[in-house]
Amino acid sequence: MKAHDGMYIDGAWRPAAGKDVIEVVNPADEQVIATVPAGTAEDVDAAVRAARAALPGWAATPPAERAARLAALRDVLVAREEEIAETVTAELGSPLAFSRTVHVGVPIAVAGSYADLAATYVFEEKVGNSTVYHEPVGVVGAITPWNYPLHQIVAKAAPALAAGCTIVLKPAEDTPLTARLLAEAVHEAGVPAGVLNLVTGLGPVAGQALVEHPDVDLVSFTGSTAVGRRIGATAGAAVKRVALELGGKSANVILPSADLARAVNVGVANVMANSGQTCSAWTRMLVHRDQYDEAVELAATAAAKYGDRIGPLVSAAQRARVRGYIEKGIAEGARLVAGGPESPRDKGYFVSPTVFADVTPEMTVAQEEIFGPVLCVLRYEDEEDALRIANGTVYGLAGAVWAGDEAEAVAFARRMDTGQVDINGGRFNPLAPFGGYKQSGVGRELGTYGLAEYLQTKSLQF
Ligand code: TXE
Repeated sequence: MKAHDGMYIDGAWRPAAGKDVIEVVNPADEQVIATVPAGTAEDVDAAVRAARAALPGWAATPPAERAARLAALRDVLVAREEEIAETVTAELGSPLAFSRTVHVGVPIAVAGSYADLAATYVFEEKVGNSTVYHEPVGVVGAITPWNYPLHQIVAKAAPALAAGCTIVLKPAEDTPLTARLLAEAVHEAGVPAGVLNLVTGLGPVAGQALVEHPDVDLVSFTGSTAVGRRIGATAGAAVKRVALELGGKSANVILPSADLARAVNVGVANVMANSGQTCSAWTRMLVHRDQYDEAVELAATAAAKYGDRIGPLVSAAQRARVRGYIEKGIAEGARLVAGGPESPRDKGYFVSPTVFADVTPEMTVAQEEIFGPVLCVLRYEDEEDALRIANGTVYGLAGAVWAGDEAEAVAFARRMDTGQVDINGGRFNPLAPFGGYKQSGVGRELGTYGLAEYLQTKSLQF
């Protein structure tokens, strides 16, 4: 058990203002592995002051130099890949191979993409008789969740650094150790003091203080829709910019012409990855009625094969939430064909890969984000019915369409009310915009779209 007593403020690890701590638990064996300080409004204020003081210098740093720091950050993440992957596994519970390839591999790609973008982005352009400058928004308050402990931070910090903003980061209370390593990496990469600051703490205390701080110019939040709504309201009242990446209930639409077995198997893998704790997961599989029984059987078999390869959920609270949804699905008449609410092990917050058949669109399990390894398979009559079901939730974050013909899949995807769609499986692209339609959020992350969130424009007329 390691007791960490500092927070990274103004380029150094400083003691917290108060004595309260947060216990970090390994969800695979329920052991406390570390404690970190539970920051207060006082710590947040110190961090915001440091970020404000560092802003003029960092904003005036040539983009090529900011790009060099981002490239150095990517290199440090590469050099410390194993240590970070082990830390993610210890506090989130994901299998080590997944921590390496996804939890650390994706942020390395994202940091690299922003090193390139900072070097090439046009921060100053001529528009008719005007010169338009793309300037940093200012001090960013970044509030991140636990499900991708490094990626969620880098997806905010890298574009903010590229834009010339300074940052105060408040990571999730469940996964602060990865956030500490990121702060170390930023330091090692030669990013100047005060440009990125880390305050660990509870959401309603440190998180709220950051949102309410008058000297924060932009709040970038990823997490639940409930908290996002409150943050949006607070920021709106202060006319503060806000970016919100919230929940999802994404549809995986398998059109009759698709390769059914492939679509189902990839679909199941997509939901079970990270134990279902992915906001963009394709949690609703939509299958034509003629192929429905075959698809259900394939999905149940694929889920059962996952068995022991799935990690635990992040916390006891998350497991309780997921079990509650599984019980609700059973109570509302969905048919369990794999998994269930019982814990497969004595220790650790495990839930078995679970598949529900005979799910109808209005059921709770088809409407609300479960955030666990639970797939719902729904039946559709025809394409219009599939579209109605796909678009029939308050969310619109991601999705998938499968068809024998790519053009057919694209035509369907264009009619979906959602921010990102994978065609016949898709492949991750760190430059593609990621973000939600409807209640899945406001704004975009990644690529130039993510960079634009951290910029404001000024025009000079001649
Ligand atoms: O999220 P919270 P939780 C969804 C998912 C999950 C549910 C609950 O459905 O089951 O949310 O997870 C900080 N002011 N997602 O409770 O509470 C908090 O400290 C300021 C989807 O973990 O939203 C943490 O840093 N900040 C999702 C962050 O908000 C506050 C990822 C997220 O926590 C705050 C995670 C407040 N009042 C959960 N209250 C996604 N979109 O990927 C909390 N926080």
